[in-house]
Amino acid sequence: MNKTNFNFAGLQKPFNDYKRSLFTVIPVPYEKTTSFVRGTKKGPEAILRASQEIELYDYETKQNISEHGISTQKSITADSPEQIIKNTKTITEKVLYDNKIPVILGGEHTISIGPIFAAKNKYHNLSVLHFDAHLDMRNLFDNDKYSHACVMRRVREKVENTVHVGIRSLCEEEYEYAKVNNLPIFFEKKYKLDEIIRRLTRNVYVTIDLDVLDPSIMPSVGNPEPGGAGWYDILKIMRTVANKKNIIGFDIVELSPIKNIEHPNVTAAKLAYKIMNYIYSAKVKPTQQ
Ligand SMILES: [Mn+2]
Repeated sequence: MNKTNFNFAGLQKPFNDYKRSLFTVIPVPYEKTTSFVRGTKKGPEAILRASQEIELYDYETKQNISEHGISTQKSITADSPEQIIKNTKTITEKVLYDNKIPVILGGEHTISIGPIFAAKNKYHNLSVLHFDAHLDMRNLFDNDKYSHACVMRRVREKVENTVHVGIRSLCEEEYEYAKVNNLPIFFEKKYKLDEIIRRLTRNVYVTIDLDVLDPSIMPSVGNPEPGGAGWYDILKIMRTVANKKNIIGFDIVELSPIKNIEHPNVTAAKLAYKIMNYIYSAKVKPTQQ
């Protein structure tokens, strides 16, 4: 139950050894609050399964980072939001202090809170880059302050610098909160790369709710919204942020797999691998950019 059947990209020892890996994948199959579509608890397993199919050589960065090690951890589970926040915070703290980059796979968006709090404890000048169709800035939703609809509000209680990309759905309360706090929000596809970079601090944690992507390419999400970012939009932003900032960890959340529709699972897996490639290129071999 606690062990997923797959390692990321099917890597075996020595390539999935925690000690020698820069990246460590943490599956968090947590789902509690009500989304329109259920099933995010099956997200991590679907991403790991699909990751067996991706090409390990990345033609864009001209490298095969799997040879440098990507480890996969046991799944983190819990029965309450408080507990999942605590458990994911504990594991992320350990990973960060071991100087590794956590790659967290959800699960519903609530699972981002613990890792972000852990990151903030280590990096005081942390900023959070948030990709999402929804602002997730309600104070309460269904009387639950840890609902997926409140994630970024909880994050902002600890992290002052947040940047929001791809937003195309928010309520009036969120709109008012955003206005009062002068939040940098890039609606729909109207992002400005220079402006995103300018609003981020040096150390960046990235949280990607897959519903930021157009549902025509990413139908498998808990709360689908029409419109949205394309595959190359996200890659372009992530490539640039990896080059200009220090990405210290990231998560990919809200995949709610649809039976017999594999392409969204592969998209999520490849997105994780692409981001690892960008980070590796920027950090480890900057001269080859
Ligand atoms: Mn969302």
